[in-house]
Amino acid sequence: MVEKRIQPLSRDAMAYVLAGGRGSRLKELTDRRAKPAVYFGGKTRIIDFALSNALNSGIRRIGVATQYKAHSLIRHLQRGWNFFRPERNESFDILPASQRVSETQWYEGTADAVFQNIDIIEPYGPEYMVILAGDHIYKMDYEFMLQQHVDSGADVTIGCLEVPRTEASGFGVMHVNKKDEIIEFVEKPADPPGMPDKPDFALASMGIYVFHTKFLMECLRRDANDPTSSRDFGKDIIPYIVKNGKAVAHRFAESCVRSDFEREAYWRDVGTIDAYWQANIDLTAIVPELDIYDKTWPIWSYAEITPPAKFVHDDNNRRGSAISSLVSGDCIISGASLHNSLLFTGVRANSYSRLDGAVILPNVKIGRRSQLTNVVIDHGVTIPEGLVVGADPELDARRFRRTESGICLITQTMIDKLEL
Ligand code: ADQ
Ligand code: ADP
Repeated sequence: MVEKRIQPLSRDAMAYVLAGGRGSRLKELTDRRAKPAVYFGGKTRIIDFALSNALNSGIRRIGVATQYKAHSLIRHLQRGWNFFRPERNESFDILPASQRVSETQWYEGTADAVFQNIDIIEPYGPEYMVILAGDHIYKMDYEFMLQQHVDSGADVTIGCLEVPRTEASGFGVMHVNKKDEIIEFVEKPADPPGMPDKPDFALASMGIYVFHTKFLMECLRRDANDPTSSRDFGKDIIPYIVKNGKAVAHRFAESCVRSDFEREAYWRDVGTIDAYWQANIDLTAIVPELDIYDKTWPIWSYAEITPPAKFVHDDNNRRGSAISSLVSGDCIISGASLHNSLLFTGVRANSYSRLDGAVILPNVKIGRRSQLTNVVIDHGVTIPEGLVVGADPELDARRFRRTESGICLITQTMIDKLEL
């Protein structure tokens, strides 16, 4: 007799992506769009990584909670993520904060962003909820996390990774016992505790959680009746379960090994301009840690159909060239030279210009003879002829958003104010 194949747990799960945060440390990049909608990697946006992970893991029910400056994000989701079919038991819901439960206009915290949509989630009847943040760059097969959750009998399973202790104060930090059960959890501690066997590292929460749906809903309903709660997973729900129930850590690095992403235990919160620039530039390495060319784990997105990138020489026969760079469709490199740079769709780089360490968002025009080093240029900016960035730190800091490590973020408003 043929044995019935066991259905993957992901088929009984719903992924719920929290995509409402502003991401204020990205400064002007998130002035008009939420952090999950910020462009990343040439053809995708940040949220595509969490969504693709869910899809590639086998999850076919997805909800996305949006809040801050959601237009660009919602437009992207409607264009790129509209292939789920109810007749195949699939669903994709965009869930803006809309006073559905309480009188307050906004989701108070991340837990409230789930609580306010309980009546949309419950009728789908998912056995498990996979709560994800929409603003991290990584590849992960959530099926392994679901398996661990079921095998360990946990109330909540929390994705975690080891980070240097000095960088851990922006995370939920935990202590675990030998069975990886969480015995202590502190949200964003000023002085993060190190791991007993590796004191220079802390075990940090990735802000991703697996619950049995029934248990999660009970927690959320109880939390909603607690006047002292801020309705947040990291501040309220997780500490409560650690104290009163069973919380288990799921280690990202081990999950990568099991998923064959061995080379790629790569996870980044691209929450600052420096981190955002670096993670994009990481892709220009000869063998990047994050493989976006992996056909077994595609990063889905909305992408326009574009003509191919084109390289032509200038009027002095100087070649348009790109070394260690990624150049997207509809880019025309006309006599410009690119080094260690990443160009999104529709960029025009004109003659005699030189780009080094440049992250150029879509539809930017780069005027002749400009020299741009270590920059992030926002969508649609027109760089005037002859602009030099990266040679005079003081001048750059007056004109643009320059970080301490010397990365300049350039927007059209900053260009409009220039006196050239
Ligand atoms: P943070 O990332 O600081 O910490 P938070 O700002 O709450 O937590 O954001 C979590 C996710 O929820 C983000 O994707 C954000 O966009 C989204 N979000 C924030 N407020 C929202 C709202 N009101 N409605 C909808 N979505 C919202 C969390 C955990 C830590 C953990 C880090 C890992 O609390 O314990 O270490 O993530 O990055
Ligand atoms: P995207 O994030 O899709 O690249 P844009 O950069 O064009 O989109 O714009 C980001 C968001 O800001 C969108 O919601 C867009 O509608 C809005 N927007 C664009 N230009 C302006 C403007 N001049 N003033 C106010 N809002 C704008």
